[in-house]
Amino acid sequence: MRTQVGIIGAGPAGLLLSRLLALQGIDSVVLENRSRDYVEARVRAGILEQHTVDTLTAAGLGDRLHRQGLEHSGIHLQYPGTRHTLDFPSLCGRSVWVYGQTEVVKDLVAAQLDGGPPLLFEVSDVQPEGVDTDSPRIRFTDAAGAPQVLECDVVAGTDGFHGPSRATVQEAGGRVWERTYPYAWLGILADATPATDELVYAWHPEGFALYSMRSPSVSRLYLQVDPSERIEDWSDERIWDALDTRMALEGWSVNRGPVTEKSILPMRSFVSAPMRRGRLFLAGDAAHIVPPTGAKGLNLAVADVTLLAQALVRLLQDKETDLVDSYSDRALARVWRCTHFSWWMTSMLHRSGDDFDAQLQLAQLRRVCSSETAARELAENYTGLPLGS
Ligand code: RFL
Ligand code: PHB
Repeated sequence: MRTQVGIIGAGPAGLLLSRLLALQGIDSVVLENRSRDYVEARVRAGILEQHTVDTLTAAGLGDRLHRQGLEHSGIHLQYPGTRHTLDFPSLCGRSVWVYGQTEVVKDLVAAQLDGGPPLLFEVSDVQPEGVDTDSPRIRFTDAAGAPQVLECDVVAGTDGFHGPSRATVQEAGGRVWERTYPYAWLGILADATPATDELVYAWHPEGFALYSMRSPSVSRLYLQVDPSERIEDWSDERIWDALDTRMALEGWSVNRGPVTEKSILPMRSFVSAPMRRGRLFLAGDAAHIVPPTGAKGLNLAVADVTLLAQALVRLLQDKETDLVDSYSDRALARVWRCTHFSWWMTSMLHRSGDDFDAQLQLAQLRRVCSSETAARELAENYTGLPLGS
């Protein structure tokens, strides 16, 4: 087997990279160790920045997104007694979209299987090799159990936080920065009409809560919990009661409904640099993780592969190395901006248990809710800074 770009991992980063390359006449093969059903059902992100929507639309993936996605013009920031709306278009001229990552992945898989480049599910033992040469390869075992070698010009490591690509880059040196937060999110999906027009980010003495949604009939809600909590100890009623307490506002209440999914997610920041070793390039969660408070992970993955696709087209068609040589530095500049924003949102909204911290958080929240300058800083970051900035 031979292709120009061997792509490890069929998450949003790998699938979109394959699509962007195909539109420029570059071949690729995508190798994924999970099944199609699993990849399409994995509940994760829900908020798309403007540049993500623009990129998906320009790549011919905007049909369902524009029909079913919900354009949101702001968020509500809440602390006891106050719910304040930040209006993004008036603050920074941009908005965001609610459209689940599951739907983005379904649209990408459908486009790929409809005449796009090969996408192989349920492969195993995937390992990039020879990445310091001009003819790297990926060894893997196919779904039928046969060993295979995919010869390539370039390998893209879009295999998420747990895939093999980052380790291959790290073996040659480089650095990792990491912060583990003493918080986790308990997330639920519920068949319940959202009781709010915009997402609500709520600070509360008992911990942070977030009211999000997936559609006019499906709500997505999160509660800050201790990382040692077990999901078995959280009955649906206990979850709804905690949401009622933390989101409480006079004359308003959370809408309850059947819970269809619930899980607890740890929170961490992680950056691995450089995002390249020879002919192996990392993109998305393979190189960096942000805590979900800023809704940045999926959007950063899209920003990475937008840069990477341009760089690979230039390398493989024009034989010019300038864009691949600057890829890691350009991608990392945005990664660190988003890492800072995600850390800042996380630090402002989660209860640490320390009363001094609480007063600082409330002072910061009051500032964002009363100063247009402070609100604009949040709005510009949340809706996504333009690519290249
Ligand atoms: P993914 O989605 O993890 O995809 C990696 C793919 O690689 C496959 N893989 C392998 N394939 C072959 N061989 C191997 N050895 C392999 N090992 C792994 C995996 O099966 C998978 O298919 O990474 P990618 O493409 O970089 O995408 C990143 C995003 O998924 C992630 O950043 C976001 O989900 C983060 N995130 C959010 N991001 C946002 O932009 N907005 C949000 O609102 C938002 N909310 C969230 C989130 C993440 C969450 N969780 C669960 C961590 C909310 C949550 C709860
Ligand atoms: C989500 O809807 O899953 C979501 C929304 C906003 C966030 C994180 C997750 O900040």
